[in-house]
Amino acid sequence: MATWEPFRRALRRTREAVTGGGRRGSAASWEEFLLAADLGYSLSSAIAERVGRLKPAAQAQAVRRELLALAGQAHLLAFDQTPSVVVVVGVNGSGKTSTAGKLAGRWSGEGRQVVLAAADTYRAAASEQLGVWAKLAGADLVAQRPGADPAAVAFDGLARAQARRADLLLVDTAGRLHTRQPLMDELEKVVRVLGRSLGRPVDEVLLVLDGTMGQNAVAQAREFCLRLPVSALVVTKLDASARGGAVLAARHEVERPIAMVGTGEGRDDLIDFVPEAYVDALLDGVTLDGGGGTA
Ligand SMILES: Nc1nc2c(ncn2[C@@H]2O[C@H](COP(=O)(O)OP(=O)(O)OP(=O)(O)O)[C@@H](O)[C@H]2O)c(=O)[nH]1
Ligand SMILES: [Mg+2]
Repeated sequence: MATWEPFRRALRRTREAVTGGGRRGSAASWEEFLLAADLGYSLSSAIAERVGRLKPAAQAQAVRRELLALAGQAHLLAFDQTPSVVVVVGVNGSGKTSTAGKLAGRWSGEGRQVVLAAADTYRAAASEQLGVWAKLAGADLVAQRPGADPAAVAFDGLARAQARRADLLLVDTAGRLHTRQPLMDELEKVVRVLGRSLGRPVDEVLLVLDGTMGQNAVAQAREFCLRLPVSALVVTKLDASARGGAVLAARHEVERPIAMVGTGEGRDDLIDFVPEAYVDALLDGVTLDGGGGTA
C-alpha cells in the first residue's frame, strides 16, 4: 500500500519498543504491549482486560479493532474558501513552523497560491525560519518586526491573501506552554481576529503535538482544546520517537481527528494520517500464542 511504508518507517522505534516484549496471549502481555506503545495506563489496562477475555487466537484482531476505534477517521482539511485559513498552534518546539512550511510546499506544489503569516513575533529569527520555508515553497511571506502583536500579523496576512485572491493562508504562531494563561489569551485573540475579519470561523486550527512527548502530549492536547477551537491534530517526529501510540491516547482524550503525521525534517516528510495503515504499522511483527504466528 502506498501509504504504509512511510508509517512503517516513522513507527520503527515504537514498534521496536512494543515487539521487544515477546509473545502475546494474556491480558498482562497485551497490557505490557500497549504500555510500551505509550497508550497510557487507563487505556492500556481497559483494552487489555477486554481482549484478555477472548480466545488467544482472536486477541490480535481484537487489539487491532480497538486501536482502529481509537485512531478514528482520517481528516481531510477543509479547502473550499478563498482563502481557506489554517492556524498552526502548539507548545515550543513541537514542529509548528516546519509543519506550516511543509504544508505550504505541498499546496503550492498542487498549484495553489499560498500566503504564510509569521505570527510568531517572540522568538528571534522565527520569521526568518518561516521565510526559508516560504522561499522553498514559492509562497508569499507576511511578517512584522519582532515584538509586534501576533494578531496584527495574522490580520495583515489575511489582508494580503484576500488582496491576492490566494487559496490559502497559513498562520504560524509562537510556541507556548499550555499552562501560561496570557499566552493562551493571545492565541485566542489571533483566532478571534481572523474569524471576525473573515465573517466566519477559521477553517482549521491545527494542534501540533511532538510525538516524542508521550503522555505529556495528552495533557497538552486537553489544555489547548479547552481554550481554542482545535479542528485536528498533527503529530510530528514519529521517526524519532518510541512513543507513537500516545497520539491515539491524545485523540481519545480530546475527540479531535488526527490529520497528519510528521516523519522527518525534510520538506516532504509530512503524510496524511491513514488509520488502518497507522495501526497496521504499529502492530507489524506482533505475534500471539496460539494465534498462528511465531515470535
Ligand atoms: N525528526 C523530525 N524532526 C522534526 C519533525 N518536525 C519538526 N522537526 C524538528 O523539530 C525542531 C523544531 O521544529 P519547529 O518547526 O521549529 O518547531 P516549532 O514548534 O515551530 O518551534 P517554536 O517556534 O520554537 O515553538 C526542528 O529542528 C525541526 O527540524 C519531524 O517530523 N521529524
Ligand atoms: Mg516555530
